[in-house]
Amino acid sequence: MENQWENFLSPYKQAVEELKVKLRGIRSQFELTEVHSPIEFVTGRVKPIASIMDKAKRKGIPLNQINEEMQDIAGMRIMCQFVDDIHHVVQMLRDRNDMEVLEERDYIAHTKDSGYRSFHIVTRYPVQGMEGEEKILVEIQIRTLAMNFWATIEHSLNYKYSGNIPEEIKNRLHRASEAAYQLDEEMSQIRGEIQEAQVIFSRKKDTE
Ligand code: 0O2
Ligand code: 0O2
Repeated sequence: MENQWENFLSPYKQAVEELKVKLRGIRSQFELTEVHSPIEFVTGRVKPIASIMDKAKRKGIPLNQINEEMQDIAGMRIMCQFVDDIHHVVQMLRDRNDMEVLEERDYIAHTKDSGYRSFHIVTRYPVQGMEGEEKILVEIQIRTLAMNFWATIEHSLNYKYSGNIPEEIKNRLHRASEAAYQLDEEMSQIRGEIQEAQVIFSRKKDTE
C-alpha cells in the first residue's frame, strides 16, 4: 500500500521540484536586470497522503479517479509584491509551452465568502518518467504577500477549529481581509517609488 502511494506520488514530486526550479529561475533572470521581478518567491508541495484521503472522502472522489478529479495533489504558490504582478505572472504561465492551462479561478475579482483572495490556475504538466511521459494536474496559486499572510493565518485557524471558526473570529478575519486588500491598494499607489528604491538597494548590494 505504502509503495503504491509512493509510485503514484512520484511524478507529482518530480513536477513540484521541476517547477520550483523553473519558476525560481525566472526570478533569478529578472534579478540580473533592473526590471522589477513580478515573482517575489515560490513554494511548492505535494499534498500529504492523509490530506488526499480526507479530501477524496469529503468530495466523494473514488481513489482511482483522484489523478483527474483532485487538482491540487501537486501545488505551487507564487508570491508577488503587487496585484498587477499577478496578472503579469498569469500571462507568463498562459504563454509557456511546457504546460497547458486548463482552468483559471479568479478569487481576486471574486473574493470567497471567507475573505480569501488569490488567482488559481490548473495546468496539465508533462513529466518524463521511467515509462515515458505522464501528464499530471498541477494547481498554481498566485497571490500577493498580503493575500498570502491572510490565507496562512486563516488556514491555521481553520485547522485549529476544524473548519468551524467562531463567529467573532470570522468577523475579525473579514476585517483583516479588507485590511489586506487596502494594503495591496496602498502599495500599488506607491509602486513607482518602491521599485526605484529597490533598484537603488540592489545596486548598493552589488557594489558591497
Ligand atoms: P532563499 O535563499 O531563502 O530565497 P526548498 O525547495 O527545499 O528550497 P522548501 O523546503 O520547499 O524549500 O521550503 P518552502 O516552504 O517551499 O520555501 C521555499 C522558499 O520560499 C525558500 O526560499 C524560503 O526562504 C522562501 N520563503 C518562505 N516563506 C517566505 C516569506 O514569507 N518571505 C520570503 N521572501 N520568502 C519566503 P529558497 O529559494 O529556498 O531560498
Ligand atoms: P491545502 O494544501 O491545505 O492548501 P476545494 O479544494 O474544495 O476547497 P476547489 O474549487 O477544488 O475547492 O479548489 P480551489 O478553491 O480553487 O482551491 C482550493 C485551495 O485553495 C485550498 O486547498 C487552499 O489552498 C486554497 N483556498 C481556497 N479557499 C480558501 C480559504 O477560504 N482560505 C484559505 N486559507 N485557503 C483557501 P486545500 O484543499 O485547503 O489544501
